[in-house]
Parts: sequence; structure tokens; C-alpha cells
Amino acid sequence: MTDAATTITGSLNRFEKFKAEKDGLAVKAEIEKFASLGWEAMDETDRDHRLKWVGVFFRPVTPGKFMMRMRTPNGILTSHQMRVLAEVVQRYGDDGSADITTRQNIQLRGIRIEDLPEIFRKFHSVGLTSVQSGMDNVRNITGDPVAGLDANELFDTRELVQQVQDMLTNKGEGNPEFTNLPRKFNIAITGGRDNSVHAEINDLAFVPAFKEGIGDRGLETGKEFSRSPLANSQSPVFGFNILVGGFFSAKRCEAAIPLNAWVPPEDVVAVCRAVLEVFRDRGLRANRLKSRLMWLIDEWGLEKFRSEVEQRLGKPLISAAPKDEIDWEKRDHIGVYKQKQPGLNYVGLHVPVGRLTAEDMFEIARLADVYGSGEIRLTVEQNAIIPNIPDSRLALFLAESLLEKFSVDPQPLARSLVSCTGAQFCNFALIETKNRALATIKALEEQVELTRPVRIHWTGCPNSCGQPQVADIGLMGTKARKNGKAVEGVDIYMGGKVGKDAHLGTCVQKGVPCEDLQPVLQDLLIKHFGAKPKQEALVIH
Ligand code: SRM
Ligand code: SF4
Repeated sequence: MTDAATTITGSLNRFEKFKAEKDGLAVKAEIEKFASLGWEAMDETDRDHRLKWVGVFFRPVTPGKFMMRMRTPNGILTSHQMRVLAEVVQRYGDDGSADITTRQNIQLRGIRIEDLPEIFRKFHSVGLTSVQSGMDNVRNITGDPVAGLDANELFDTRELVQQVQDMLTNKGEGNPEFTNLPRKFNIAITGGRDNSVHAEINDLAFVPAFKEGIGDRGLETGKEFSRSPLANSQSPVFGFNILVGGFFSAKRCEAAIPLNAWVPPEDVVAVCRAVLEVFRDRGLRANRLKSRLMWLIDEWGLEKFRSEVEQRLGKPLISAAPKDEIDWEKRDHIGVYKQKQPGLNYVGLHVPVGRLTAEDMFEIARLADVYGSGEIRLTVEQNAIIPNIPDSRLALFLAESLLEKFSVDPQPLARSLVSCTGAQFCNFALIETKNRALATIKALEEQVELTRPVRIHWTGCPNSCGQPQVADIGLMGTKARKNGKAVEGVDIYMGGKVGKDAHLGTCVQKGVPCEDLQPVLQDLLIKHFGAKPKQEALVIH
């Protein structure tokens, strides 16, 4: 048990109680036992909650068929790893599938508890981990999906994201120092210009910023910076401005606020540790609806929070650079793009609502091997990128049959569609999302013509996993009323802005029955996004 659990005062909610009784990570040593017991005979708290500490989620909607949430730091997988994930879901036939998530990550479905020991052995053999990916842990750490490929990036986030994950999870083995946080915690690091990670909706985010007046040595930190040999002591130094407290929940949604702190890349891991220690030891634990980091910042004020972080860090934080370098509109990376490496390309494939079959996963792995370097990237828009395809191989790659399903040039509405899991597998869901999202977009595309993508995000309940607040049009599942009856419906959000000057959208219309949604969306597309009714559609009407 960590200090946190022993120093909590006041009444404990039931989650705090079961965490104090037995740390979630303890189930790691009991996987063989659970596998022989079977899911029905297991202790319910272990099964429904503690297993999430190793990334295994009991699904009340499909009892006995578990979901596994991986960690894919910076959204990067090797073809080898993808094949292992494909093999895992393949054995479950129609029950087996996978989803690319809104945190640049992957989840597997249909998992049987008796297979867990073998699954974990396989993960281990290819360097995959699912540890600490659910409940009161730090979620997958997001980074630029084209890190190391993008000629315009300011910093390649890959290594740093991996280092933060290694610190938090003890290189994927599990780290009891950070397994009893008051609540979930999200971290994002971006070194690009377009805020590809939605920094503003993370509890802790690092955005690129140049700081002047640092001198040859870090005066305030006492640490030497890795400055280019060509730079002189007057030239600005690259680092990150820090944002804190962004989150969505059913009760409250907030964009992250500046901490007024700048860090050089080499201090990012230490700052993550310091912030998490403050959150772990001083975060609010009485009410789970008020436990995310922003609630603590509200209670203390930003200055006190900042100074507690400095104490943990053991040195003062440097004040923020006056501006950050997020000055581009957000890219979606779908299509063919030149890399900074001459003669190489990355190709973004549109994976409709992130859903993959085992066959798709094997095929993505094969394409990455045959045409690229065996690497696959995932995006927060639930799509996949295959990097390192030589110019000479591009035409052949683009003729592959998988690209008929996962297009490099999808229709403008399909292109930007994002959807959370919804009622098919999630017991919080108030509505079905993924299939409905696809059907609605298909129908709209038959009715209207658009000259640019419109980002439509679906989320099955107010938890906002599908991030409706960042969308051009966000749809949040709710119960609506029609002719005196309760029916599936949505609240409509608009005005979400991503990339530079990102800000959250707000609810503009409540309780629209799903069965009446299509004409409402069509109107919004015409009024606000320049959609034109298609000629054929006009004739039919
Ligand atoms: Fe989420 C809980 C799915 C991203 C806010 N989320 C859940 C659970 C675990 C609930 C459950 O046990 O069924 C969902 C699992 C359903 C399933 O079977 O897939 C679930 N969340 C997802 C995913 C898979 C949605 C997707 O289709 O992509 C995303 C997985 C990300 C990952 O790889 O780790 C996912 N969830 C998010 C995000 C978006 C983000 O991080 O950018 C949010 C809003 C941002 C945030 O957290 O601040 C989000 N999920 C929540 C919340 C509300 C948190 C809160 O403070 O109240 C819950 C409920 C909770 O934690 O109590 C939740
Ligand atoms: Fe489930 Fe709600 Fe999250 Fe959708 S938003 S995955 S329905 S918890």
C-alpha cells in the first residue's frame, strides 16, 4: 500500500476502500489462479475492478468476454506486436475484434480469462504491456503520430513518451508507486506545430515553446541543457510549456490551464513524477466525481499547486515561455505524405470508427513489413499510419486491397468521424454509437456534398470518451423523449476547435431523438459548414 492510502482522511468512497484493502496491481501475481478459477468463481472486486490494473476489463454487457486495453506509447506498434494482438483476437472468432482508441491506443475484445496467462506471456515476448491502463492509473501517453517523420516538427516525442511510461510502469512490469492515484490521469507530449494530441484535454500536457535568456547552463535548474553546438548562450532554448488540469467527466469538463512553467526536454520525466506525487498524496479522494487534478488546483489555487510541484521536484520551475509554437491547424494525417527522410512517405489509412478485425490487423502488419519498415502508428482520431514507404513502392502499396476498406481518400464526413465504444460493449452507454455513427454518416453523404471535412464525434454517455467537446459537431448519448416515450437521443455540441487556439465546444441542443437526428445534422451541415444538397437527393424530395 502506498503512503497515499494510509494518509487519507475523512470518509472513503468504496473505490478508495477496496484500493486500501488490496492494491489493484496485486492481481498481477494471481492471473494463473484466476485462469483456473474461471470468471464466475472469482472475487467480484478483483474481477470487476482490480483486473483493470493489468488492463483487463470485465464487460457486464458480454459477461465472460473481457476487453484488454494495451499501452502503446506515442501510438507506435511494430508489425510483430500487431500480429500478436491479431492472434489474440483471432482465436475468439466473431467475438474477437479490436478498436483503435481516442488515446492513440488499442483495445482487444472477446478475451477469456483462462487464456490470460498465455496472452501475458506473448505480450512479454514482444515488449507489449497492458499494465496500469484502467481505473486510477495514468492512461496511455500520447505523442505526435508522425514524430520522427515530420520535417516541420520541433521535437521528436517518441523517446520521451517511452521514458515517461517506463518511469510510471517500471518498464511495463507495474509500478506500485503510481497505482493508487485518486482518479485516472492523462498525459500528452507534443513536439509538433498542430497540437495533434489535443493537449488541452489532458491532466498534464507539454507543448513546444522556445525560452530565451536561459544562458549556457540552466540557471534556475542548475542543469546543463542539450543545446546545439552551433547555438550561442543568447539563442532561445527548446522546451515545453506545461498545461495542467484538462479533463472531461459527466460532472464537469475543463480545458487545461497554463502552469506558468517551462521545462527542457530532459526535465519532463521528473516533472511528470513530481506532479503525480502531488496528485497521489494530496489529491481529493472523498468524492470520485471531484477527484480529477483540476479539483485540487481549484481548492489550492494555481500558485500553491505550482509550489508543491516545485517542492517535489527539488528545484524551482522556470516561468513559462511567453508563447508556445502551436501555430498550425490540426492535421488528420490521412493520405500520402512525404517524410523528412528523402524518398520516404507515410500513409495514413482511414479506419472507420477505429474498428479492426483480426484479418485487418494481420493485413496491416503485412503491409507495414512489405512496404514500410515494419512499423505502425495510431492516431487519436482512431486511424492508422504506415511510415517509411519508399517512393518506388508507393504505387504498388496504394493498389493493395486493404485500402478499399481503409481508404487514403475517404469522403469528408467519414474522414473525420470519431466514436467511442457505446452500447455494444460499454455498460455506461445510453446509446449505441459506432454502428449508428457509420450509418448516419453514410446517409448524410448521400444527401449532401461537402468541400471540406467536418469533424463529427459520437460519445455514448456524458463520460465523453469520444470527446464531443473537441468536435465541429459533437453528439453525446442521452435519454430523450418522443411522443411521451423514452427513446435513445443525443445532446448536440458545437464549436470545438482543435490545433492552434484550441477550445472546447458547448452544448447547443439537448435531447434530439436519434431517429430524428439525420435531418437535424443535415441542416447544421448546410447552415454552418457550407454543405450543398446533392442534385439527386433534391429530385427524390
Ligand atoms: Fe473512457 C470510462 C472507453 C477515452 C473519459 N472509458 C471508460 C470505460 C472504461 C468504462 C467502462 O468500464 O466500460 C470505457 C470502456 C468501454 C469499452 O469497452 O471500450 C471507456 N475511453 C474509452 C475509449 C476506448 C473510447 C474509444 O472508443 O476510443 C478510450 C480509451 C482510451 C485509452 O486508450 O486509454 C477512452 N475516456 C476517454 C477520454 C478521451 C481522452 O482521454 O482523450 C475521456 C475524456 C478525457 C478525460 O478522461 O479527461 C474518457 N472514460 C472517461 C470517463 C470519465 C472520467 C471522469 O473523470 O469522470 C470514464 C468513467 C470513469 O472513469 O469513471 C471513462
Ligand atoms: Fe462508454 Fe460512455 Fe465512454 Fe462511450 S463515453 S465508451 S458509452 S463510458
